[in-house]
Amino acid sequence: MPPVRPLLNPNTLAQFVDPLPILDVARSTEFRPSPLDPAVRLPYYRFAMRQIESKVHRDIKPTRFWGFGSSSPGPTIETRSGQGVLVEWANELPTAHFLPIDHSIHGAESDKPDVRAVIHLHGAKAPPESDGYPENWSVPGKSAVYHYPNNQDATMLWYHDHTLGINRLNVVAGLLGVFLVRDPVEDSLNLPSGKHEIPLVIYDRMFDEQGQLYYPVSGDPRTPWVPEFFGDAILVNGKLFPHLEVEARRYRFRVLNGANGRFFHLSLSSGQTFHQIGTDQGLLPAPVSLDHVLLAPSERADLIVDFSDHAGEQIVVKNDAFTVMQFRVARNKAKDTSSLPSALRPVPRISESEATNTRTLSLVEIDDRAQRPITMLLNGAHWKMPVTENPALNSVEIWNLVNLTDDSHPIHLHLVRFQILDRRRFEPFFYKNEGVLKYTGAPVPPDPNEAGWKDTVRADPGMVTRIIVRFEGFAGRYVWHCHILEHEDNEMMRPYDVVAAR
Ligand SMILES: [Cu+2]
Repeated sequence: MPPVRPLLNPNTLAQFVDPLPILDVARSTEFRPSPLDPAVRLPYYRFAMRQIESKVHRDIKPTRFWGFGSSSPGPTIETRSGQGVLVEWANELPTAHFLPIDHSIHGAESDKPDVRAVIHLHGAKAPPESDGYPENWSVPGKSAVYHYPNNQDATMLWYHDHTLGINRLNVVAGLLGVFLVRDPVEDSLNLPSGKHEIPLVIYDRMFDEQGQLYYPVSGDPRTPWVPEFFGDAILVNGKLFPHLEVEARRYRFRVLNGANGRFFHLSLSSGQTFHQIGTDQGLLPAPVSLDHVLLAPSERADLIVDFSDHAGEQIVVKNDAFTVMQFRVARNKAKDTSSLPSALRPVPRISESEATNTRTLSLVEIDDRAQRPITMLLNGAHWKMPVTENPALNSVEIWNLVNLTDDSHPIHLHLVRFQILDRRRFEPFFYKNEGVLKYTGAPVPPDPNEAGWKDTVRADPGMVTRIIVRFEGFAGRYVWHCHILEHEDNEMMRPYDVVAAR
Protein backbone atom coordinates (compact mmCIF):
# COMPACT_ATOMS: atom_id res chain seq x y z
CA MET A 1 0.00 0.00 0.00
CA PRO A 2 1.30 3.47 -0.78
CA PRO A 3 1.94 5.53 2.35
CA VAL A 4 -0.98 7.80 3.14
CA ARG A 5 0.13 11.42 3.00
CA PRO A 6 -0.67 13.39 6.16
CA LEU A 7 -4.02 15.01 5.48
CA LEU A 8 -5.22 18.48 6.23
CA ASN A 9 -7.96 18.81 8.82
CA PRO A 10 -10.16 21.68 7.57
CA ASN A 11 -11.55 22.17 11.07
CA THR A 12 -8.17 23.60 12.12
CA LEU A 13 -8.55 26.50 9.66
CA ALA A 14 -9.90 29.97 10.31
CA GLN A 15 -13.34 30.35 8.73
CA PHE A 16 -14.67 33.11 6.50
CA VAL A 17 -11.29 34.74 5.90
CA ASP A 18 -11.56 34.62 2.10
CA PRO A 19 -14.18 36.38 -0.02
CA LEU A 20 -16.37 34.16 -2.18
CA PRO A 21 -14.95 34.15 -5.73
CA ILE A 22 -17.48 35.43 -8.25
CA LEU A 23 -17.02 33.29 -11.37
CA ASP A 24 -15.92 35.17 -14.48
CA VAL A 25 -18.31 35.29 -17.42
CA ALA A 26 -16.57 34.20 -20.62
CA ARG A 27 -16.42 36.70 -23.47
CA SER A 28 -16.56 35.53 -27.05
CA THR A 29 -14.06 37.36 -29.19
CA GLU A 30 -15.05 36.00 -32.58
CA PHE A 31 -17.88 34.51 -34.60
CA ARG A 32 -17.70 31.40 -36.75
CA PRO A 33 -20.17 29.74 -39.15
CA SER A 34 -22.83 27.47 -37.68
CA PRO A 35 -22.42 23.82 -38.68
CA LEU A 36 -26.15 23.83 -39.54
CA ASP A 37 -26.09 26.94 -41.76
CA PRO A 38 -22.80 28.59 -42.76
CA ALA A 39 -24.66 31.87 -43.33
CA VAL A 40 -25.35 32.04 -39.59
CA ARG A 41 -22.38 33.03 -37.49
CA LEU A 42 -22.22 31.95 -33.87
CA PRO A 43 -20.21 33.21 -30.91
CA TYR A 44 -17.06 31.12 -30.63
CA TYR A 45 -15.26 30.40 -27.40
CA ARG A 46 -11.98 28.65 -26.86
CA PHE A 47 -11.70 26.97 -23.48
CA ALA A 48 -8.24 25.61 -22.75
CA MET A 49 -7.92 22.95 -20.07
CA ARG A 50 -4.71 23.72 -18.23
CA GLN A 51 -2.86 22.84 -15.07
CA ILE A 52 -3.14 25.82 -12.77
CA GLU A 53 -2.49 26.77 -9.19
CA SER A 54 -5.16 28.30 -7.02
CA LYS A 55 -5.45 29.23 -3.37
CA VAL A 56 -8.44 27.57 -1.73
CA HIS A 57 -7.85 29.31 1.60
CA ARG A 58 -5.72 32.13 3.00
CA ASP A 59 -3.71 29.71 5.14
CA ILE A 60 -3.22 26.94 2.57
CA LYS A 61 -0.43 26.99 0.01
CA PRO A 62 -1.51 27.17 -3.64
CA THR A 63 -3.16 23.95 -4.83
CA ARG A 64 -2.59 22.34 -8.21
CA PHE A 65 -5.83 22.03 -10.19
CA TRP A 66 -6.89 21.35 -13.73
CA GLY A 67 -9.04 24.24 -14.81
CA PHE A 68 -10.20 26.17 -17.85
CA GLY A 69 -8.01 29.13 -18.74
CA SER A 70 -6.77 30.22 -15.34
CA SER A 71 -9.61 29.08 -13.09
CA SER A 72 -11.49 26.14 -11.65
CA PRO A 73 -14.47 26.25 -11.82
CA GLY A 74 -13.93 27.59 -15.33
CA PRO A 75 -15.49 30.77 -16.71
CA THR A 76 -19.28 30.85 -16.97
CA ILE A 77 -20.79 30.83 -20.45
CA GLU A 78 -23.98 32.84 -20.71
CA THR A 79 -26.29 32.66 -23.69
CA ARG A 80 -29.95 32.88 -24.63
CA SER A 81 -32.41 30.20 -25.60
CA GLY A 82 -32.10 29.64 -29.35
CA GLN A 83 -28.74 31.40 -29.52
CA GLY A 84 -26.26 28.71 -30.49
CA VAL A 85 -22.63 28.87 -29.48
CA LEU A 86 -19.47 27.07 -30.52
CA VAL A 87 -16.97 25.99 -27.89
CA GLU A 88 -13.53 24.66 -28.62
CA TRP A 89 -12.55 22.42 -25.73
CA ALA A 90 -8.77 22.36 -26.01
CA ASN A 91 -6.78 19.85 -24.01
CA GLU A 92 -3.63 21.68 -22.92
CA LEU A 93 -3.09 19.50 -19.87
CA PRO A 94 0.22 17.84 -18.98
CA THR A 95 0.71 14.25 -20.13
CA ALA A 96 0.83 12.75 -16.61
CA HIS A 97 -2.16 12.50 -14.30
CA PHE A 98 -1.72 13.49 -10.67
CA LEU A 99 -4.59 11.39 -9.29
CA PRO A 100 -4.63 7.58 -9.00
CA ILE A 101 -5.90 5.91 -12.19
CA ASP A 102 -7.35 2.41 -11.84
CA HIS A 103 -6.22 0.56 -14.96
CA SER A 104 -8.52 -2.36 -14.17
CA ILE A 105 -11.54 -0.18 -14.93
CA HIS A 106 -13.13 -0.36 -18.39
CA GLY A 107 -11.89 2.41 -20.64
CA ALA A 108 -8.87 3.18 -18.43
CA GLU A 109 -6.72 0.19 -19.33
CA SER A 110 -2.93 0.58 -19.35
CA ASP A 111 -2.90 0.94 -23.15
CA LYS A 112 -4.91 4.18 -22.86
CA PRO A 113 -3.14 7.52 -22.38
CA ASP A 114 -3.29 8.63 -18.74
CA VAL A 115 -4.44 12.13 -19.60
CA ARG A 116 -7.59 12.27 -21.69
CA ALA A 117 -10.49 14.70 -21.54
CA VAL A 118 -13.91 15.13 -23.14
CA ILE A 119 -16.35 17.77 -21.98
CA HIS A 120 -20.09 17.19 -21.61
CA LEU A 121 -22.51 20.07 -21.16
CA HIS A 122 -24.85 18.64 -18.53
CA GLY A 123 -28.51 19.29 -19.33
CA ALA A 124 -27.87 20.53 -22.86
CA LYS A 125 -30.10 19.55 -25.75
CA ALA A 126 -27.07 19.06 -27.96
CA PRO A 127 -26.46 17.00 -31.11
CA PRO A 128 -24.76 13.66 -30.37
CA GLU A 129 -21.42 14.68 -31.90
CA SER A 130 -21.29 17.63 -29.46
CA ASP A 131 -22.51 15.77 -26.40
CA GLY A 132 -19.13 14.66 -25.12
CA TYR A 133 -19.55 10.91 -25.57
CA PRO A 134 -17.24 9.28 -22.99
CA GLU A 135 -15.14 7.53 -25.65
CA ASN A 136 -14.60 10.72 -27.68
CA TRP A 137 -11.74 11.94 -25.52
CA SER A 138 -8.83 14.09 -26.65
CA VAL A 139 -5.24 13.84 -25.52
CA PRO A 140 -3.05 16.85 -24.66
CA GLY A 141 -2.43 18.96 -27.74
CA LYS A 142 -5.80 18.09 -29.31
CA SER A 143 -9.17 19.76 -29.14
CA ALA A 144 -12.82 19.33 -30.14
CA VAL A 145 -15.21 22.06 -31.32
CA TYR A 146 -18.73 21.50 -30.03
CA HIS A 147 -21.94 23.14 -31.18
CA TYR A 148 -24.61 23.94 -28.58
CA PRO A 149 -27.83 25.12 -30.29
CA ASN A 150 -29.46 25.96 -26.91
CA ASN A 151 -33.00 25.39 -28.13
CA GLN A 152 -34.24 24.96 -24.59
CA ASP A 153 -35.69 26.89 -21.66
CA ALA A 154 -33.69 29.20 -19.46
CA THR A 155 -31.77 27.29 -16.82
CA MET A 156 -28.39 26.57 -15.27
CA LEU A 157 -26.39 23.91 -17.08
CA TRP A 158 -22.87 22.92 -16.22
CA TYR A 159 -19.94 21.59 -18.16
CA HIS A 160 -17.63 18.92 -16.83
CA ASP A 161 -15.33 16.15 -17.93
CA HIS A 162 -16.93 12.85 -18.95
CA THR A 163 -13.96 10.68 -19.93
CA LEU A 164 -14.53 6.94 -19.77
CA GLY A 165 -12.85 5.39 -16.74
CA ILE A 166 -11.27 8.56 -15.26
CA ASN A 167 -14.17 10.99 -15.14
CA ARG A 168 -14.18 11.01 -11.31
CA LEU A 169 -10.50 12.02 -11.25
CA ASN A 170 -10.74 14.70 -13.92
CA VAL A 171 -13.67 16.35 -12.14
CA VAL A 172 -11.92 16.25 -8.76
CA ALA A 173 -8.91 17.79 -10.51
CA GLY A 174 -11.17 20.72 -11.40
CA LEU A 175 -12.66 20.28 -14.87
CA LEU A 176 -16.07 21.85 -14.33
CA GLY A 177 -17.90 25.14 -14.87
CA VAL A 178 -21.27 26.86 -15.27
CA PHE A 179 -23.34 27.54 -18.40
CA LEU A 180 -26.44 29.73 -18.12
CA VAL A 181 -29.27 29.85 -20.65
CA ARG A 182 -31.67 32.81 -20.46
CA ASP A 183 -34.99 33.46 -22.15
CA PRO A 184 -37.87 35.98 -22.33
CA VAL A 185 -39.99 34.20 -19.70
CA GLU A 186 -37.18 34.56 -17.19
CA ASP A 187 -36.63 38.19 -18.30
CA SER A 188 -40.29 39.03 -17.65
CA LEU A 189 -40.19 37.91 -14.01
CA ASN A 190 -38.00 40.73 -12.69
CA LEU A 191 -35.94 38.36 -10.56
CA PRO A 192 -32.82 39.64 -8.80
CA SER A 193 -30.14 40.03 -11.47
CA GLY A 194 -26.69 41.43 -12.19
CA LYS A 195 -24.58 41.46 -9.04
CA HIS A 196 -27.60 40.14 -7.11
CA GLU A 197 -27.61 36.87 -9.04
CA ILE A 198 -24.70 34.62 -8.09
CA PRO A 199 -23.84 31.05 -9.11
CA LEU A 200 -22.66 28.91 -6.18
CA VAL A 201 -20.81 25.76 -7.26
CA ILE A 202 -20.45 23.50 -4.23
CA TYR A 203 -18.30 20.39 -3.99
CA ASP A 204 -16.18 18.51 -1.49
CA ARG A 205 -12.47 17.73 -1.68
CA MET A 206 -9.65 16.35 0.47
CA PHE A 207 -6.30 18.05 0.85
CA ASP A 208 -2.97 16.90 2.21
CA GLU A 209 -0.93 19.00 4.62
CA GLN A 210 0.87 20.56 1.66
CA GLY A 211 -2.46 21.87 0.38
CA GLN A 212 -2.57 19.44 -2.54
CA LEU A 213 -5.62 17.47 -3.63
CA TYR A 214 -5.84 14.00 -2.21
CA TYR A 215 -7.98 11.25 -3.71
CA PRO A 216 -8.33 8.06 -1.68
CA VAL A 217 -7.40 4.57 -2.90
CA SER A 218 -8.53 1.11 -1.96
CA GLY A 219 -6.23 -1.26 -0.07
CA ASP A 220 -5.32 -3.09 -3.29
CA PRO A 221 -2.79 -1.30 -5.54
CA ARG A 222 -4.04 -3.29 -8.56
CA THR A 223 -7.55 -1.92 -8.11
CA PRO A 224 -7.28 1.50 -6.45
CA TRP A 225 -10.91 2.45 -7.28
CA VAL A 226 -13.02 3.39 -4.27
CA PRO A 227 -16.80 3.11 -4.44
CA GLU A 228 -17.43 6.65 -3.19
CA PHE A 229 -15.47 9.81 -2.51
CA PHE A 230 -16.46 12.09 0.37
CA GLY A 231 -14.12 14.98 1.10
CA ASP A 232 -14.09 16.84 4.41
CA ALA A 233 -13.39 20.22 2.78
CA ILE A 234 -16.41 21.85 1.16
CA LEU A 235 -15.53 24.42 -1.48
CA VAL A 236 -17.82 27.09 -2.91
CA ASN A 237 -16.65 28.53 -6.24
CA GLY A 238 -13.23 27.10 -5.41
CA LYS A 239 -12.82 28.48 -1.86
CA LEU A 240 -13.01 26.84 1.52
CA PHE A 241 -15.28 28.62 4.07
CA PRO A 242 -15.69 31.78 1.98
CA HIS A 243 -17.79 34.77 2.98
CA LEU A 244 -19.93 37.04 0.86
CA GLU A 245 -20.94 40.61 1.68
CA VAL A 246 -24.59 41.01 0.74
CA GLU A 247 -27.03 43.88 0.80
CA ALA A 248 -30.15 43.62 2.96
CA ARG A 249 -32.35 42.67 0.03
CA ARG A 250 -33.30 39.74 -2.21
CA TYR A 251 -30.64 37.64 -3.98
CA ARG A 252 -30.85 34.90 -6.54
CA PHE A 253 -28.39 32.04 -6.00
CA ARG A 254 -27.87 29.48 -8.76
CA VAL A 255 -26.70 26.49 -6.74
CA LEU A 256 -25.01 23.47 -8.31
CA ASN A 257 -23.97 20.33 -6.48
CA GLY A 258 -20.70 19.66 -8.32
CA ALA A 259 -19.59 16.92 -5.92
CA ASN A 260 -18.63 13.42 -7.03
CA GLY A 261 -20.76 11.67 -4.45
CA ARG A 262 -21.85 13.94 -1.63
CA PHE A 263 -25.47 14.97 -1.26
CA PHE A 264 -25.85 18.47 0.18
CA HIS A 265 -28.64 19.33 2.59
CA LEU A 266 -28.34 23.08 2.89
CA SER A 267 -29.91 25.53 5.31
CA LEU A 268 -29.26 28.95 6.82
CA SER A 269 -28.15 29.47 10.43
CA SER A 270 -30.71 32.28 10.75
CA GLY A 271 -33.40 29.63 10.45
CA GLN A 272 -35.06 31.69 7.77
CA THR A 273 -36.95 30.14 4.90
CA PHE A 274 -36.01 30.78 1.30
CA HIS A 275 -37.66 30.04 -2.02
CA GLN A 276 -36.72 27.60 -4.72
CA ILE A 277 -37.84 28.95 -8.10
CA GLY A 278 -36.14 26.52 -10.44
CA THR A 279 -34.62 23.11 -10.75
CA ASP A 280 -32.29 21.31 -13.19
CA GLN A 281 -34.12 22.24 -16.37
CA GLY A 282 -35.61 25.59 -15.49
CA LEU A 283 -38.26 27.46 -13.60
CA LEU A 284 -40.80 25.75 -11.37
CA PRO A 285 -44.50 26.58 -11.86
CA ALA A 286 -44.42 28.53 -8.58
CA PRO A 287 -41.88 29.29 -5.85
CA VAL A 288 -41.53 26.61 -3.17
CA SER A 289 -40.80 27.79 0.37
CA LEU A 290 -38.09 25.73 2.07
CA ASP A 291 -35.97 25.73 5.19
CA HIS A 292 -33.60 23.07 3.75
CA VAL A 293 -32.74 22.12 0.20
CA LEU A 294 -31.46 18.66 -0.71
CA LEU A 295 -29.21 18.45 -3.75
CA ALA A 296 -27.84 15.19 -5.14
CA PRO A 297 -24.66 15.33 -7.25
CA SER A 298 -25.30 17.36 -10.44
CA GLU A 299 -28.70 18.68 -9.33
CA ARG A 300 -29.27 22.44 -9.46
CA ALA A 301 -31.47 24.68 -7.32
CA ASP A 302 -32.42 28.21 -8.34
CA LEU A 303 -32.95 29.95 -4.99
CA ILE A 304 -34.23 33.33 -3.85
CA VAL A 305 -32.94 34.37 -0.44
CA ASP A 306 -34.28 37.55 1.13
CA PHE A 307 -31.87 39.22 3.55
CA SER A 308 -34.02 42.34 4.04
CA ASP A 309 -35.09 41.39 7.58
CA HIS A 310 -31.55 40.40 8.54
CA ALA A 311 -29.60 43.65 8.25
CA GLY A 312 -26.32 43.52 10.15
CA GLU A 313 -26.46 39.75 10.67
CA GLN A 314 -23.90 37.10 9.85
CA ILE A 315 -25.64 34.06 8.41
CA VAL A 316 -23.92 30.73 7.88
CA VAL A 317 -24.84 28.30 5.12
CA LYS A 318 -24.84 24.86 6.73
CA ASN A 319 -24.68 21.41 5.24
CA ASP A 320 -26.48 19.67 8.10
CA ALA A 321 -24.12 20.38 11.03
CA PHE A 322 -21.19 21.43 8.82
CA THR A 323 -20.21 24.93 7.82
CA VAL A 324 -20.17 25.81 4.12
CA MET A 325 -19.94 29.62 3.85
CA GLN A 326 -21.09 32.87 5.41
CA PHE A 327 -23.25 35.78 4.30
CA ARG A 328 -22.48 39.15 5.92
CA VAL A 329 -25.56 41.29 5.59
CA ALA A 330 -25.04 45.06 5.39
CA ARG A 331 -26.35 47.17 8.28
CA ASN A 332 -28.75 49.26 6.24
CA LYS A 333 -31.78 48.00 4.40
CA ALA A 334 -31.23 48.27 0.64
CA LYS A 335 -33.58 49.44 -2.06
CA ASP A 336 -34.92 46.39 -3.88
CA THR A 337 -37.00 46.65 -7.03
CA SER A 338 -36.81 42.94 -7.88
CA SER A 339 -39.77 40.65 -7.37
CA LEU A 340 -40.62 37.11 -6.41
CA PRO A 341 -43.68 36.40 -8.58
CA SER A 342 -46.20 33.88 -7.29
CA ALA A 343 -46.36 32.23 -10.73
CA LEU A 344 -43.19 31.49 -12.67
CA ARG A 345 -43.50 29.22 -15.70
CA PRO A 346 -46.18 26.62 -16.41
CA VAL A 347 -44.86 23.06 -16.46
CA PRO A 348 -47.48 21.06 -18.39
CA ARG A 349 -47.53 17.51 -17.11
CA ILE A 350 -46.76 14.79 -19.63
CA SER A 351 -49.70 12.40 -19.45
CA GLU A 352 -48.87 8.76 -18.75
CA SER A 353 -51.24 7.86 -21.57
CA GLU A 354 -48.79 9.45 -24.03
CA ALA A 355 -46.14 6.86 -23.18
CA THR A 356 -45.69 4.22 -25.85
CA ASN A 357 -43.16 2.21 -23.91
CA THR A 358 -42.30 1.45 -20.31
CA ARG A 359 -38.84 0.19 -19.38
CA THR A 360 -38.07 -1.41 -16.05
CA LEU A 361 -34.39 -0.85 -15.30
CA SER A 362 -32.61 -2.07 -12.22
CA LEU A 363 -29.78 -0.40 -10.32
CA VAL A 364 -27.44 -3.09 -9.04
CA GLU A 365 -24.30 -3.26 -6.94
CA ILE A 366 -22.02 -6.29 -7.28
CA ASP A 367 -20.00 -7.05 -4.14
CA ASP A 368 -17.10 -9.37 -3.45
CA ARG A 369 -17.23 -12.01 -0.72
CA ALA A 370 -16.27 -9.43 1.90
CA GLN A 371 -19.27 -7.36 0.71
CA ARG A 372 -17.01 -4.71 -0.77
CA PRO A 373 -18.45 -3.20 -3.94
CA ILE A 374 -16.69 -4.36 -7.12
CA THR A 375 -18.89 -2.67 -9.68
CA MET A 376 -22.31 -1.05 -10.18
CA LEU A 377 -24.57 -1.87 -13.10
CA LEU A 378 -27.63 -0.50 -14.84
CA ASN A 379 -30.04 -3.35 -15.56
CA GLY A 380 -27.22 -5.85 -15.16
CA ALA A 381 -25.42 -4.63 -18.28
CA HIS A 382 -21.83 -3.52 -18.79
CA TRP A 383 -20.80 -0.49 -20.86
CA LYS A 384 -19.51 -2.63 -23.73
CA MET A 385 -22.70 -4.68 -24.17
CA PRO A 386 -25.07 -3.87 -27.04
CA VAL A 387 -27.45 -0.94 -26.64
CA THR A 388 -30.73 -1.95 -25.00
CA GLU A 389 -32.42 1.44 -24.48
CA ASN A 390 -33.43 2.72 -27.90
CA PRO A 391 -36.41 5.10 -27.70
CA ALA A 392 -37.85 6.50 -30.92
CA LEU A 393 -37.29 10.18 -31.60
CA ASN A 394 -40.20 12.25 -30.20
CA SER A 395 -41.72 9.28 -28.41
CA VAL A 396 -42.67 9.32 -24.73
CA GLU A 397 -41.46 6.58 -22.42
CA ILE A 398 -41.77 5.78 -18.74
CA TRP A 399 -38.64 4.49 -17.08
CA ASN A 400 -39.03 2.55 -13.82
CA LEU A 401 -35.73 2.80 -11.96
CA VAL A 402 -35.70 -0.18 -9.63
CA ASN A 403 -33.08 0.45 -6.96
CA LEU A 404 -31.80 -2.86 -5.57
CA THR A 405 -28.88 -1.24 -3.70
CA ASP A 406 -28.60 0.41 -0.30
CA ASP A 407 -27.66 3.81 -1.77
CA SER A 408 -29.50 6.65 -3.40
CA HIS A 409 -28.29 7.05 -7.00
CA PRO A 410 -28.80 10.31 -8.92
CA ILE A 411 -29.71 9.07 -12.39
CA HIS A 412 -29.05 11.41 -15.32
CA LEU A 413 -30.17 11.06 -18.91
CA HIS A 414 -28.29 13.05 -21.52
CA LEU A 415 -30.15 15.13 -24.16
CA VAL A 416 -33.57 15.11 -22.53
CA ARG A 417 -35.57 16.70 -19.75
CA PHE A 418 -38.13 14.67 -17.87
CA GLN A 419 -40.71 14.71 -15.11
CA ILE A 420 -40.78 12.59 -11.99
CA LEU A 421 -44.01 10.62 -11.69
CA ASP A 422 -43.55 9.03 -8.29
CA ARG A 423 -41.46 6.83 -6.03
CA ARG A 424 -42.85 3.66 -4.57
CA ARG A 425 -41.53 1.18 -2.02
CA PHE A 426 -41.21 -2.40 -3.26
CA GLU A 427 -39.90 -5.81 -2.19
CA PRO A 428 -36.28 -6.05 -3.53
CA PHE A 429 -35.75 -9.75 -2.68
CA PHE A 430 -38.92 -10.76 -4.43
CA TYR A 431 -37.85 -8.74 -7.47
CA LYS A 432 -34.37 -10.32 -7.46
CA ASN A 433 -35.77 -13.83 -7.21
CA GLU A 434 -38.95 -13.63 -9.26
CA GLY A 435 -38.31 -10.62 -11.50
CA VAL A 436 -41.69 -9.21 -10.49
CA LEU A 437 -42.34 -5.86 -8.84
CA LYS A 438 -44.30 -6.28 -5.64
CA TYR A 439 -45.14 -2.89 -4.17
CA THR A 440 -45.26 -2.51 -0.41
CA GLY A 441 -46.29 1.13 -0.26
CA ALA A 442 -48.37 3.75 -1.99
CA PRO A 443 -46.80 5.89 -4.74
CA VAL A 444 -45.11 8.98 -3.26
CA PRO A 445 -45.37 12.06 -5.46
CA PRO A 446 -42.19 14.06 -6.15
CA ASP A 447 -41.25 16.72 -3.61
CA PRO A 448 -42.73 20.17 -4.42
CA ASN A 449 -39.29 21.38 -5.52
CA GLU A 450 -38.98 18.39 -7.89
CA ALA A 451 -42.24 19.19 -9.66
CA GLY A 452 -40.55 20.86 -12.62
CA TRP A 453 -38.39 19.74 -15.51
CA LYS A 454 -35.51 17.58 -14.33
CA ASP A 455 -32.48 15.96 -15.93
CA THR A 456 -31.29 14.10 -12.84
CA VAL A 457 -33.43 12.19 -10.37
CA ARG A 458 -32.71 10.65 -7.02
CA ALA A 459 -33.43 6.95 -7.26
CA ASP A 460 -33.74 6.16 -3.57
CA PRO A 461 -32.95 2.74 -2.10
CA GLY A 462 -35.81 0.29 -1.81
CA MET A 463 -37.91 2.39 -4.16
CA VAL A 464 -39.04 2.25 -7.74
CA THR A 465 -38.61 5.77 -9.11
CA ARG A 466 -40.72 6.45 -12.19
CA ILE A 467 -39.86 9.17 -14.67
CA ILE A 468 -41.63 10.17 -17.88
CA VAL A 469 -39.50 11.35 -20.78
CA ARG A 470 -40.09 12.73 -24.25
CA PHE A 471 -37.02 11.90 -26.35
CA GLU A 472 -36.88 15.04 -28.44
CA GLY A 473 -34.17 17.09 -30.07
CA PHE A 474 -31.82 14.77 -31.90
CA ALA A 475 -31.46 11.16 -32.94
CA GLY A 476 -28.21 9.43 -32.16
CA ARG A 477 -26.13 7.93 -29.39
CA TYR A 478 -26.17 9.36 -25.89
CA VAL A 479 -25.63 7.96 -22.41
CA TRP A 480 -27.57 7.59 -19.20
CA HIS A 481 -25.80 7.03 -15.93
CA CYS A 482 -25.51 7.43 -12.21
CA HIS A 483 -24.03 10.82 -11.34
CA ILE A 484 -22.04 9.48 -8.41
CA LEU A 485 -18.88 9.64 -10.48
CA GLU A 486 -17.21 6.66 -8.82
CA HIS A 487 -20.23 4.58 -9.82
CA GLU A 488 -20.37 6.02 -13.32
CA ASP A 489 -16.68 5.25 -13.91
CA ASN A 490 -17.15 1.67 -12.78
CA GLU A 491 -19.94 0.58 -15.15
CA MET A 492 -22.96 2.48 -13.85
CA MET A 493 -23.36 4.09 -17.26
CA ARG A 494 -24.91 2.81 -20.46
CA PRO A 495 -25.09 4.09 -24.02
CA TYR A 496 -28.58 4.68 -25.36
CA ASP A 497 -29.86 5.45 -28.84
CA VAL A 498 -32.56 7.88 -29.86
CA VAL A 499 -33.80 6.31 -33.05
CA ALA A 500 -35.17 8.42 -35.92
CA ALA A 501 -38.38 7.19 -37.56
CA ARG A 502 -37.73 5.37 -40.81
CU1 LIG B 1 -24.76 5.40 -8.22
